[in-house]
Amino acid sequence: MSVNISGTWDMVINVNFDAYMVSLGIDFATRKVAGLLKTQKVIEQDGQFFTMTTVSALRNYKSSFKIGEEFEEVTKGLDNRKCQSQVNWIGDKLVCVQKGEKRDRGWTHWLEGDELYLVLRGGGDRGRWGGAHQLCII
Ligand code: YOG
Repeated sequence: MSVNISGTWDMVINVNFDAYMVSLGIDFATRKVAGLLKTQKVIEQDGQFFTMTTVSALRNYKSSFKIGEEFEEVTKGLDNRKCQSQVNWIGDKLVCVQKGEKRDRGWTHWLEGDELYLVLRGGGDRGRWGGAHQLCII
């Protein structure tokens, strides 16, 4: 039985997000604005099917996938790269691998108590967010 992470999660902590954006080549001005955002993560989980929407005042980013099925992801409005992405449960962690131009790119979500965490990895760099948190560790 896998964990259910559906819900609406408000960011409360954000660490090293700037370094994550640098690793994806986001320009200075965009990073300064994006770094101030308090984003919200809206997750719909229906069995093996997920839709995740990252909502912010600047823009939104939506992705839909099925566990274990590779899909083409274009990070539209973010760094606009094309990836072959796949998401799997590894224990209680939801792990996404984003194969593409950047090495070791992906993200991991998990629950700790009533908080949702997210680690973002890009180009050998790493980031982490949490539910009401956004933590980034590079
Ligand atoms: O989420 O992969 O939850 O899809 C990371 C932003 C800022 C735009 C978003 C908009 C990467 C300018 C995480 C921020 C920085 C900066 C809100 C998306 C790139 C550009 C959209 C993500 C996964 C896991 C699900």
